[in-house]
Amino acid sequence: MWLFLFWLSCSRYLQIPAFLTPDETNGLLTRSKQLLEDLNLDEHPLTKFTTGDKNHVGDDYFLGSGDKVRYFLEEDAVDANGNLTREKHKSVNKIGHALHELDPSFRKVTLENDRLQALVRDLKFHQDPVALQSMIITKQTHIGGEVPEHNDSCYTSPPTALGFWIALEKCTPQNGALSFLPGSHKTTPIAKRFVRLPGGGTGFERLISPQDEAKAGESCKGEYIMAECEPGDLVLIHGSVLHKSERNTSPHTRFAYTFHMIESAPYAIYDEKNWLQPTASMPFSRVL
Ligand SMILES: O=C(O)CCC(=O)C(=O)O
Repeated sequence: MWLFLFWLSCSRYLQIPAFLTPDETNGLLTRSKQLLEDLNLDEHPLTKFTTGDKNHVGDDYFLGSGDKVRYFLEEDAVDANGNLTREKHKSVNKIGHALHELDPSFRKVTLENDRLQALVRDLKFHQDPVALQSMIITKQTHIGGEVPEHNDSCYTSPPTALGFWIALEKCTPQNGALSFLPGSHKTTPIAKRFVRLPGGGTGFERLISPQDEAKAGESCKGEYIMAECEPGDLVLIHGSVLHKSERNTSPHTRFAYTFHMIESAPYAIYDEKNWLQPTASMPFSRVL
């Protein structure tokens, strides 16, 4: 109960130490590394993952990844000639987006986990929650890219996203631990969302004007606090809280597993412009 009150009253992120056992955590880490080894470069379009405003990831490989397990590379991992600049496992930024459905190890932790279901019931954040996308973020040594300041609430009206982020390795200031802007969920409007564009590909659609965004930015200036984590810690991320992570400048990887949970109809409407759309063969996964 005290955890819940803390979550309600403060920053809108909640760190739950040792949510996964060491065996569960090591199991996911080992599986993540196996998946990296499984990457077949002959069948890969060398799609890079970037979080900038440009239409970088609007290709079929990305758009079709909602019901698959696919690999997205670091920006610096491919040279001008289309060759990898390092070993393949060190070139991957993230793997996504249907691990929670398709990979038995990740499915067990996400959809077949009594502890997680009990937490979701206790939080009372959603009435009928579904998991819609999952990722392994690898933050490789020296190359693992920064994730700029953002919030996650772009999927539904009203906004209902809740991020579940699990550290698979120790997260420190040097290897790109997450950090949060306390209280920003109250002051920061959702300014834009990542959508499928009518002409093809993806891009950001503005929900408020740049002027209003700048004004809102003024009112939510503050100091980020860092969530250093031990392997197995769970961090719950309210969909409207601003968060980010820095580039990994250290010799230590920072593997994390994350998935997003939203409310389903009729409690919230899923936007048909969202880049990620459920398919007939893989509707969003019920959590309870
Ligand atoms: O793992 C990271 O560095 C960023 C994760 C994040 O921003 C998210 O899960 O929304």
